[in-house]
Amino acid sequence: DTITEQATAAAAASGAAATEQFRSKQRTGAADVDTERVDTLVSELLAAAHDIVRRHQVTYAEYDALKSWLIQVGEDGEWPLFLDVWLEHIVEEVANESREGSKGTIEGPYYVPDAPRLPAEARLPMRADEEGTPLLFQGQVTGVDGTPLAGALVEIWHADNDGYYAQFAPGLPQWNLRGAVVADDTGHFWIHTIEPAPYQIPTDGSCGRLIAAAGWHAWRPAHLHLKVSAPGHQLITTQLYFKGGEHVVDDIASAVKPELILDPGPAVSGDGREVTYDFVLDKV
Ligand code: MBD
Ligand code: FE
Repeated sequence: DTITEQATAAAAASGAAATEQFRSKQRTGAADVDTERVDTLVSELLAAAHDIVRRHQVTYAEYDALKSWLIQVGEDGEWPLFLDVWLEHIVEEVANESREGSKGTIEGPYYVPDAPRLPAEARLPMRADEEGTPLLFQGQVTGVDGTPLAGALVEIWHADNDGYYAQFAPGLPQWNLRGAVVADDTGHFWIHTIEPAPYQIPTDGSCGRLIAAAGWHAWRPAHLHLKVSAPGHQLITTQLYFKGGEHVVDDIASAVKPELILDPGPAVSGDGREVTYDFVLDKV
């Protein structure tokens, strides 16, 4: 039926595209981890696994289930999804624990660089009949000392009203609900978009099979993704959520922080909702 076909298409498209996106991104020199660190980290990871096998008397049937699942994760292209949902939040916590400015959170698998550049007040690229509650997301980018950061870059990407991301689900315009907004001379920006829906991990891929096998739920709360940057300052990768929204309290990716929850009010324009959120960037 149509719903199953859509889900299948979404899982296949998003996994393969996320793997491709990661390969082309090469955020850090992933090959440059030195021998001593590899020895320490991998030895401790394996020791933890050995301990689990002993303590829980893991059987050959369970060992084979693990092996076949791991093979399938790669075939589905779901390593980015798996790692970003279940591991990245702790990597982010460790990486940014000494930051003084705005809190960040995980990037997730669906960022695409080089989105269309937009002026300080802009509507994100969207379809003529884009569904969802209109949202005006506005604010100011400053340094920790309050200095306005003129021309700061506010990159934003989010799911549509069905929970789908452009370039990771079929049938969406390439840059739908993705943009790189250049703040004005006082660091202010006004982004017109629609409120995203909660995101469900594809149910028919390996991550979905794991979730079902473990009896977990597959949901992330509705969220906006952002990367905010300015010369001489640390880039913040973050997400913002909506107060009272479904799964804000039990995000499967453990990426919600109290500082990241928006509480939009009615829009002054009368159309939809609006909210103000300011970003404070640390110096490099
Ligand atoms: C998402 O939209 C997301 O933000 C994360 C972290 C994982 C899966 C899907
Ligand atoms: Fe997301």
